[in-house]
Amino acid sequence: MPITQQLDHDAIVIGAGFSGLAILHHLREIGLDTQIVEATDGIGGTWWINRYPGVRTDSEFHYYSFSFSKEVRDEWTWTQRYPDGEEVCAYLNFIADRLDLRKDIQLNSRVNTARWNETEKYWDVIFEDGSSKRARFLISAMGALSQAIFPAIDGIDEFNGAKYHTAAWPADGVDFTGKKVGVIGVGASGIQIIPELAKLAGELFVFQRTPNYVVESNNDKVDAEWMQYVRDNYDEIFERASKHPFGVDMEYPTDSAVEVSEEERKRVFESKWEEGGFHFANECFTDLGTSPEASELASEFIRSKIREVVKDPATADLLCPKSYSFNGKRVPTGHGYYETFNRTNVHLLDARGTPITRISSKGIVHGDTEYELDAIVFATGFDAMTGTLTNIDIVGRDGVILRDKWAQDGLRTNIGLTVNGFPNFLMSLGPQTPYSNLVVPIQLGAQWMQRFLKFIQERGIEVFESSREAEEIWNAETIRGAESTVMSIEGPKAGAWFIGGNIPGKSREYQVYMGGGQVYQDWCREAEESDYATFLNADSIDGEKVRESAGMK
Ligand code: N01
Repeated sequence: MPITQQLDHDAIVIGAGFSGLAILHHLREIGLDTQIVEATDGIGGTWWINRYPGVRTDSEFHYYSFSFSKEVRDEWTWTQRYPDGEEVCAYLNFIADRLDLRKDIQLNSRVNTARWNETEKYWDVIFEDGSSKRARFLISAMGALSQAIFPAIDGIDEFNGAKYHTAAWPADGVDFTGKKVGVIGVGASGIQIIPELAKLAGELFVFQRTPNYVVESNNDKVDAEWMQYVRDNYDEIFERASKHPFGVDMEYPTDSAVEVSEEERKRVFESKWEEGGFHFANECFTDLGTSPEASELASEFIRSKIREVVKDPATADLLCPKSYSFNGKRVPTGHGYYETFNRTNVHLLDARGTPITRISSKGIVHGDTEYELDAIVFATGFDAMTGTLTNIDIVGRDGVILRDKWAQDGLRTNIGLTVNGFPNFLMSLGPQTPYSNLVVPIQLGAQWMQRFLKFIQERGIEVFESSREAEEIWNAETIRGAESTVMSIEGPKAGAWFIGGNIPGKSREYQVYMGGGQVYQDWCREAEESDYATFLNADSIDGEKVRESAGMK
């Protein structure tokens, strides 16, 4: 029997979040038998595992949703400008039902290994329980920020109280009423959970190492008129977001923060601060992401806001970032974050000046002081972009494991979609894809994959693979893109995850493409217009021959 008849599916997609659902839908449309395998017991990806109190989108609902399905657009109703995690999870489950995706989603199926069979040209996917499935194509939809990390603090396993990570939150929730709680981490997750914990906990101890520049979101209800406007204009909204460097539907500023008068600068900062969220970062001035001087002006404005809100001057000072400027870390948005530090049950501790010494059986030892706690919440983030891919064994040609290839050659991809040495393997939100509101590159990526795999099928191409040369070209562009921003200067100072700086020992490479989401889409379009030449040019597959036999230029 030919091997193709012994395969379980045409494509196996790992992960049932935004990416997996979009890919399954789009590959079904071209007749590919596609199966999602999902490690957890639910649909929703990031939104299924990060069920901590306060979790919600940092992007507004109208560009944090797919535009491709008219049924979903017409029938789904968002209720909040920044939907909470439960609402986003409900949206994704609604999509799964409305597009009839569930029958091709296998839950509780954690992948341990995926191995390329070079002789027969298929992927063998092996699960934790020892079972396996074979498919021609393997697609990672495991998420860019899914591999949660705990810090290397001595004694972490000795704590007798309860321990939680924001990215592995118990499904039934946790009752913190009256408890003594410690939180480690003040990134986007910490910033969301801290105000909620403060309302419940008897005492809340926040261990802050690097403060953030938090912009208030100013959340709002979505009324029927607003929802209808969005329904009527979804295509235009999505189109504008896909042309925006950060994948958001926002206006383009015209002035430089450095060149306008002080009064004008203050007026603009104030008005965008009021509008809230990513509007401040994106709509104030042209150069907050490119000029260190402009970024410092925004930093000082936010510091003045912190001092205005937080009553205790010492606490306010500790909350003010000083070692890096605005945009040095991914800008987090808040919901009453700074006000929380005016509560008498909330205590801010400086884990930079005095690091956490260890975790004891009773709590957190900070300097010489032991804080006795009932629970510790780790809001300590992720092994971003590469973590999910290097945590399992993805074994390509010649037995090479993906994590070893990247450790040896450096982080290399062909526009974040494929990797040399790993034939018939695609990634959604792979490393070196845009630093952006992620729903936009997820949808566009799924549609790109649909057209690419249709092309492959129609021409009878058995195997695709990019060359090392294609990866070097994209790596150079990734570096160029990053170096045109302040992130390349400020990110390393801030230990930002986008440069691998949040993990001791991780190589400092640009994990994301910062040259702009719209520029990235141009590269994807160009690849397509060249009949995917760079995706069919690896030595191993003799790209020349592949193209010739498929009647291509
Ligand atoms: O993780 P982070 P996150 N001692 O890496 C601290 C997305 N996201 O989960 O900065 C003390 O940002 C660490 O301190 P430092 C979003 O893209 C999106 O919050 O290394 N502290 C830092 O404060 C975001 O950027 C949304 O000095 C320690 C924190 O832990 C990304 O996920 C919501 C420590 C980790 O912050 C990651 O955000 C949430 C130690 N030993 C997240 N080790 C939405 O869009 C680590 N820390 C809604």
